Amino acid sequence: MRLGIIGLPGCGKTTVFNALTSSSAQVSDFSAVERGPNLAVVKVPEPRLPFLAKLYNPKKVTEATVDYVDVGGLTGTAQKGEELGEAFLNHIRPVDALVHVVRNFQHPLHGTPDPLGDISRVETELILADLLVVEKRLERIATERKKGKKGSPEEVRLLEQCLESLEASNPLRPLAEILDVPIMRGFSFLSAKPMLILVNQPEEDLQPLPKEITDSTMGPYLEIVGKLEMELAQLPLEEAVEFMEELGLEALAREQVIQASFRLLGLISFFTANEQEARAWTIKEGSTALRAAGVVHTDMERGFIRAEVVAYDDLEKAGNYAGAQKQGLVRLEGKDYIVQDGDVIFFRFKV
Ligand SMILES: Nc1nc2c(ncn2[C@@H]2O[C@H](COP(=O)(O)OP(=O)(O)OP(=O)(O)O)[C@@H](O)[C@H]2O)c(=O)[nH]1
Ligand SMILES: [Mg+2]
Repeated sequence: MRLGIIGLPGCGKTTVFNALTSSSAQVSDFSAVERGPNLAVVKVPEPRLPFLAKLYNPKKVTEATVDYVDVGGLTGTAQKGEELGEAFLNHIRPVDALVHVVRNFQHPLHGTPDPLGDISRVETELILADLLVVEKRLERIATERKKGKKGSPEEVRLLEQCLESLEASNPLRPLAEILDVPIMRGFSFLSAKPMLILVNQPEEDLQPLPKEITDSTMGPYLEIVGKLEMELAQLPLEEAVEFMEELGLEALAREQVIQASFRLLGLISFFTANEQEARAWTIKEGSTALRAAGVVHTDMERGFIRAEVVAYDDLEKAGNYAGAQKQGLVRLEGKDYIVQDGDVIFFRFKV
């Protein structure tokens, strides 16, 4: 899973990046400077892996990972016709979801917080960037048509639907269905990406949030005390946990953000385990066993015979695989089986 951290200048993107990835990237002083991008790979905490590791004693234990990228680039003042920087777009196009940091603390340069205004400024920039892509593509198709190239009427029809939404200042997020048509996938529209709002609260006292955020009309959100979380993220886990208890925090932001992103993207985890490796994988909810095999290895997908599946909880209760088998908890599933969160899967395949 790849997540892009975006937001207006000085909202705390790099602070949050450091908090989520235990990095120590340079945060800005109070002059807006172009820095970054900052990149980091983080392991997804997975409490079920240790048991699998104990069962199989593998050479390697591998968690799923999240890639974070912290990019500058948004100014909140873009007008139609102004292009977002090419570099910014290249970094942000491939992400699966956006983590939108919204400032809710007093900033010496940017002043009093205005979370709703900031959210709408960022959204507008994403919409304008997409509008430009759609218009360019439609122009291109029109020019080619004049030269006698037919092109795809379906593409034009779908692009026009996008155009209509963007021109009305609406993001493409609700149009997921048409964006999933193969001809549309390559565009990677920014305003279509699922977005998690991360309200960056001051350390002093949590500021109340506007109703439009708390009732989730703006989409899913989390609150984070960026500066504090960044300091916690630099500590060894035990010390961080001690501090969290003192502060009354229930979970570290880095875990909450990953969990929220899994929900946002509809991702679940499944496991493979043997003497070589115990490993957690992520996949979209509703995926088939065949698809899961392909995530592990293309050979497994090509040569798929069947999947032997046991739910993690059953395996843990039974104590081991043989025990689970004896109790009839190991199932033989075909390629159309829908993978469930926590499935431990042994793929049988032949190439
Ligand atoms: N009071 C307070 N200040 C914060 C918080 N988070 C970040 N800051 C400060 O805000 C300033 C900007 O933080 P950065 O994390 O660099 O913000 P950024 O969004 O990466 O900034 P650019 O990359 O310049 O757009 C720094 O001086 C931070 O110390 C917070 O939660 N509370
Ligand atoms: Mg920064």
